Amino acid sequence: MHDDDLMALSKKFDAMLEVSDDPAALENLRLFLLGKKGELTALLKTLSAMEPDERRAFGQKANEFKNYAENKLDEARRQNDAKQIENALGLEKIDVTRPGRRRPVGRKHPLTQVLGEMKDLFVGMGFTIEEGPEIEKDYYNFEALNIPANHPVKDIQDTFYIDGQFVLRTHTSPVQVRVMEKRKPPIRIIAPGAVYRADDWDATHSPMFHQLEGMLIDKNITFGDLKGMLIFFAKKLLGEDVGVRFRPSFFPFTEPSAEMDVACYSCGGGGRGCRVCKESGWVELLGCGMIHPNVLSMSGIDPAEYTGWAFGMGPGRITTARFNIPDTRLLFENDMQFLNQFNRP
Ligand code: 2NM
Repeated sequence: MHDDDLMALSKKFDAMLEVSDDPAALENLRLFLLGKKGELTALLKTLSAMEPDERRAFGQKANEFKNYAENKLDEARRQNDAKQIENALGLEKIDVTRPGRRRPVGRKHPLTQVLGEMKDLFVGMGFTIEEGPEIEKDYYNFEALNIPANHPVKDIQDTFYIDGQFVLRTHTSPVQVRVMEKRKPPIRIIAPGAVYRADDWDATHSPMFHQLEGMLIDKNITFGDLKGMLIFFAKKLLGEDVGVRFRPSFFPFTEPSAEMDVACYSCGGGGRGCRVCKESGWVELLGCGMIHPNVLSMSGIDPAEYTGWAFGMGPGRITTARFNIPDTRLLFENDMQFLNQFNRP
């Protein structure tokens, strides 16, 4: 009777082993047979109630089956593991001959490098960096800067009008006007940023370009202060022995006004055959002047008590000159092959 049970159990085990093809199924099969409530465990429990002869004979067969089952389960588990590893290796093929992946390292745009140097120099002299809207009121862009209603820069040929009241700022001076309205002197600020003029694209023009303007207002500020600080700036930017000259000029918002030239950084001032300075030996760096009394008083600063100087320049021009970039449009095309040449981080 017990022998029949053992035979039946053995057959059942073989059949179940055949279809147990994952670790969970194999564990279930082990518990079914050898667990606390397993079938073979139950059969072995009947041994104690048997006659000694029968117990010896059946006990031997039952133990043989137990060893057989345990070995089969072990073997099946090992085969299973091996199969899983093989599958994983098939899925995760690693081609060690492939070239490694490059991590692209970001660099500053050449214009950002130059603008950054300029900002650092002024910040080092106690100026703060101010920003303002690029869509600006006609008042802040023109009127508050002493630019009369009939001035040619107000023409729709030159200025992008949003509507009658708003324009895309044509310079960053409106930022300075907003600061004058809000603060009392002493004022020392620079206003870098994008500005817009209705120019067609060509090698030296872009309808969007960058400006860095600045101003200083306090008691007893003179044209001598202007020259001292702007010459210091030019030397730090272009080298201690760079030549500098001032030429009289005109701007509605400054009086007197001047252009500041530096000795050509391409030919060193010699001029012959130089395209950067058009053989003159000089390059225009910035425009500047003493802030017009009308500009001060319109923004609530008493020109009898305070004077100040201001300047404006285009960092794009210095950038193209410094890096020998032949066409200003290259600065705005975001061509990575072009930009990656300027590898200073
Ligand atoms: C220039 C040249 C000269 C300038 C003046 C002002 C302000 F707001 F203070 F009146 N901001 N910028 C200025 C002066 C700009 O650009 C060539």
